[in-house]
Amino acid sequence: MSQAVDEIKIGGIGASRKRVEDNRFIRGKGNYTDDIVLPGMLHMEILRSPLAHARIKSIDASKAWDIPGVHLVLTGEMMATRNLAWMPTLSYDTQAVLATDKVRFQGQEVACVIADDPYIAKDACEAIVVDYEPLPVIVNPVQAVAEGAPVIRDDKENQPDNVIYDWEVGDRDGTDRAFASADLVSRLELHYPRSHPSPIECCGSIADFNRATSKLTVYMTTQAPHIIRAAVAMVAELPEHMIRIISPDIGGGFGNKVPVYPGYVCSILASILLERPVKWIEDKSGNLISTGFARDVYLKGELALRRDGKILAVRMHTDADHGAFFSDAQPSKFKIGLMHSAFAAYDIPVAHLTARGTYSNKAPGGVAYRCSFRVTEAMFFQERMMQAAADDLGMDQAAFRRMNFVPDEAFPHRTPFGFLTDSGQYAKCLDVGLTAIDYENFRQQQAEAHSRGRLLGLGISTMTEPLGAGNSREYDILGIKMFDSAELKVHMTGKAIVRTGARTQGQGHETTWAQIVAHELGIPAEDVVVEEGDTDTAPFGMGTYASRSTPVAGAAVAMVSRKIRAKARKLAAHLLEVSEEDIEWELGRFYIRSAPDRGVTIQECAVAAYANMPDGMEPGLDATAYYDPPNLTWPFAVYIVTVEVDPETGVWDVLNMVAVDDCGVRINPMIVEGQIMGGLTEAYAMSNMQFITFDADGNCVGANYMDYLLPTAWETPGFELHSEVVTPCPHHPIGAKGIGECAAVGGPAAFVNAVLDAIKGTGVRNIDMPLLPDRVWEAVTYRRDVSGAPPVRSDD
Ligand code: MCN
Ligand code: CUN
Repeated sequence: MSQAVDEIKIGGIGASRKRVEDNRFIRGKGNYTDDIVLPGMLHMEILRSPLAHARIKSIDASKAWDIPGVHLVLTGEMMATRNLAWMPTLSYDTQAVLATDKVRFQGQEVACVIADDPYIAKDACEAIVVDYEPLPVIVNPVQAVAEGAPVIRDDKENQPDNVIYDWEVGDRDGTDRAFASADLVSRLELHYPRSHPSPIECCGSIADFNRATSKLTVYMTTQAPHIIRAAVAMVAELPEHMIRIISPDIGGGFGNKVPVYPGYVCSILASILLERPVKWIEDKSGNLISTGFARDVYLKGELALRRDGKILAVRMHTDADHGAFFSDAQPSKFKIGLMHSAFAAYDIPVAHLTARGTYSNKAPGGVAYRCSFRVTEAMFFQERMMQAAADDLGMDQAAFRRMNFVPDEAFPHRTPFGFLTDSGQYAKCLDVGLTAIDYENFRQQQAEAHSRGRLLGLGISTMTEPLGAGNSREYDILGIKMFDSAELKVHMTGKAIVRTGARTQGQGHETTWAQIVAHELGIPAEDVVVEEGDTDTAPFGMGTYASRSTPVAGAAVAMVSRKIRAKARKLAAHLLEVSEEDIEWELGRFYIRSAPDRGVTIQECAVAAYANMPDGMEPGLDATAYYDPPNLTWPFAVYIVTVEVDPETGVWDVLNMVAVDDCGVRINPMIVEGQIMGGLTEAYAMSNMQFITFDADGNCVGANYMDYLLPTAWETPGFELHSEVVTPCPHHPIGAKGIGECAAVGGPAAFVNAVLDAIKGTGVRNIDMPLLPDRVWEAVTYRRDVSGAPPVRSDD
């Protein structure tokens, strides 16, 4: 009889184990960057530009220097003397650390003051006099390429205009041919607005340079500590072993904490100059106005269709507004990130995408906010185009999607843009969703309601997205290949510590990595401590974003556990006095095949590793694994929303929302559900209320929570989650796919499609997000599309 431990009881895979980190968070015992106080610490504040585009004629900081308690005023000119006025971006552009020649967006960093406390530093910032000469402002790609447009990046040689790149992928000629043979071509144009992650905790850093040891320690809000260490080593020309980056508890990242910000660089330089710790904590408006934004992409899309609904080809053009610096934090060689993952769920013979990137007088950024490098806009465009095409064909929304899905037996499937999707059961997921929303019944209700003047609508979004960069063949950051790592140390008592190169920001790694160890070794999850975020102790890894932690670092945790198990097997053979070939494994225990009662537990093997190892064996029980995934993981999702639109006010309410997510094997079902609910809430926010925009002068609208709306529990609708369909990832050691971003990626199209379905009779093809009541009202009342592209009127 088996004496294996019960996997669910020990908190293994499939256990909805409570999050261990919450023990400290809900007691107020988290340790965030701003909680850290070092002896002799000074405080830094940033002076930001009030103008979007202006030449700097002079900066007079003398009054700031005179304020008691001020230790240092940093300006671009001073940074330039150390070759630090500009820094390289992760997209091989340059970005101003502190402005020297011009300011290029409202909120740009112009100077920093370091003082005894943050209030003195803030007052001193206000005492700095900057003489600006305003320049014409660009807030969208049309203005960027217009005749006579001012050149924003006149600092760069070989940059005669505002175009950053023109890029294409796919088969242009084949696509043209398919369009020529189509029965029908469906077209759609739209804009995905700028949005912002807005984590509760803003960005911040404490730099602590010790002249005596030459060691620089930086506590900071980063999702990728090792990448930051590499960047600091390059920019500050310090050797790596003299740099320690510590990412303490993070109060939400959502992509906002991937980029390298000027504030980090300035606090580091200030600490080196002053030889004292320097703390910088961004305020909320500073965060909203200046840090890595997301989206701001325009789409022109076309589908070539056969009369029966078969999609013959896709053509897409996207214009991306990158702001003043091209600082996309994305690891692919593709200029527009993974935009061409669009339509991966559908069996489409041929496709072509062109993309153009332009500069504007807006904050830089580009790929942050719960998206794998522009997958969010890709899937939004895809699902909006799918709805428009089904309507143009006069076909049922669900049937149109189903007939074009990649069928279950076609995996691995090569998409027309060249990705290889791994596995899925798309039609089955759709069926679960349609049953849950009671599709046929709703369509009847909708028709009845319509006859009485009420507008009900149903929106569907079905998509698969690539999560988990890399593999190292195709993905790198500044030349560093994308892989990840885990180190596992099993102590003598059988308790363990696991460290990875990822960095949790709320996703629950401290809980789930222990579950993987429990699954592989039978060590109870509560006996495993997880630690991440310190470059002096964690193995080298690329951090947490793009839902890559489970696909890559999580896989490394499984692999390192297997290394430990292999060594433990040798110890077991020694303890049981048989040869290794005679040993079998069951969870938590090795036993003799011919005598199953005679066995040793993994804990007994751990003791033996320190106290009773065979002659010639290296003592101890620890190992490190680096994992280079063979492919990305491709979870699939179905989101279906029903709404009622009030034509008098343009207000719309969600009636029901159903989510069917297939992310392969779920390590912790409760955490997965939390990830989905959080993502759906953000999807609802983006579609309904949340955006950052600009007026014609480049003033940022959305730099405070009066303008940038966050949904609370009060506004957020209820979600019904389904987990019936599980298609294991064929190339992941435990069959898991990423989940962290699916709902935020696929959700927005479901909400927007539902509202447009409700007003279908008006002939309106598109309303840009967010679907604010005035936009919906305008569309219904005037029967016209509503664009959300900037500039907006400043009194809006
Ligand atoms: N998980 C699981 N089973 C799976 C997949 C995941 O149990 N099959 C668990 C994981 O073990 C992990 C969590 O779900 O605890 C998310 O895993 P994963 O999908 O690998 O995503 P990451 O851990 O890499 O998180 C990144 C992702 C991104 S890119 C953004 S943006 C985002 C998101 O996570 N930011 C978040 N979710 C967030 N959630 C919180 N609370 N805070 C953020 O900043
Ligand atoms: Cu693009 S947001 Mo997440 O990948 O950190």
